[in-house]
Amino acid sequence: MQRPITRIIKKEIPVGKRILVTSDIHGHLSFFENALKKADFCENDILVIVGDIVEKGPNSLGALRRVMNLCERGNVIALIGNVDAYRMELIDTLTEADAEEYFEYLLRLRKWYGSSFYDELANECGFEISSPADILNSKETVIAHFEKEFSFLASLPTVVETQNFIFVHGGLYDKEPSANACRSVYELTKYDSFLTRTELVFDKYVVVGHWPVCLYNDRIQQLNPVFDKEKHIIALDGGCGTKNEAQINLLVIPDINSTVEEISHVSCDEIPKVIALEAQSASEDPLHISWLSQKIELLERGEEFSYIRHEQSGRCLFVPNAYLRNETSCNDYTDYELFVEAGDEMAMVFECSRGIIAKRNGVIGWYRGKFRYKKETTT
Ligand SMILES: [Mn+2]
Repeated sequence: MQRPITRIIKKEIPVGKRILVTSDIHGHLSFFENALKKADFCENDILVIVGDIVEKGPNSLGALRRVMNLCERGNVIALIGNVDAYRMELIDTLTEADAEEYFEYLLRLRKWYGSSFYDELANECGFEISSPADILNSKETVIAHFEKEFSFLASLPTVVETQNFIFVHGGLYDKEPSANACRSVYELTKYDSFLTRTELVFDKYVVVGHWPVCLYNDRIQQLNPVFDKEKHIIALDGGCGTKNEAQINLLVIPDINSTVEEISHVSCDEIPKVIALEAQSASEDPLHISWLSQKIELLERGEEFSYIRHEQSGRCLFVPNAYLRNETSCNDYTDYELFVEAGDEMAMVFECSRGIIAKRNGVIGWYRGKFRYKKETTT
């Protein structure tokens, strides 16, 4: 099997075209399609897909084939992500020694997402995976059958430099894109927490995915693209495949010569929508317990809520039991009370006796007022 290598390429984007940028589709094909629809994506636009097309979602193969199909048009540029690259390596190097571990990973993926990339590949070849041996027995057939798909992934660039923007899934180690050629695909695609870890100030804006943007804020839990106007970085990953509140983000750059202030975005998720019937003002001094600060001490367990102490902030607060992972760690949670106006549409993430946790314009928080369910519309 061909494998991805570090490829740093330059692309000239014609003036007068919109540039749409997304990342981390992670098998969420319907999110991706709806985001394109919402932005009225058409042949006159340039679309950039900044890696991590497969895994951690219900339809990896569908997402991959859709991206391949789009790339044939000439106005679509896709880049490799760390999960795309790692999945290929896993399949290619799989032996008896690690088949059991991989099988257990498949079981977890099925439980969380209803499917796994390998299950989809094997099923299309007529295999049902119900043991580690099934993976080994199907491997050669899968590699041969999906030669086109794997070759496509292996051919994807790692870094794409345009006149004013640079695209890479994880991040860069040197301001000058070509100076990153010594870095491996994994170094460039799996640069965790790039926006906070890098000390570089880039000449051109670097647009990245990979690290869910909610991890960059320990006060407000939010999933919209993050703009760092000092370092010149835009982080895009709305958390598809890793967060319950996830959304896919699609940047809309009006023109290659647009300023960063002119950039907007659309987002898509599949969380049920409600309409607020009452206004609510935002609370002050909120806390966001993120995956990076999940450690807690359980002080008192209650029926619906428990009283905890959050280790990083030292704060004590009540958290719904549904958000407790165990006695020492908590899932992503916020005590923030959203700013809401009557008539606002929100995505309802959680409901309990003390209100709902909702997402309004990408920001997560509590809403205590009355609401009604939005009627399903087919668009
Ligand atoms: Mn990634």
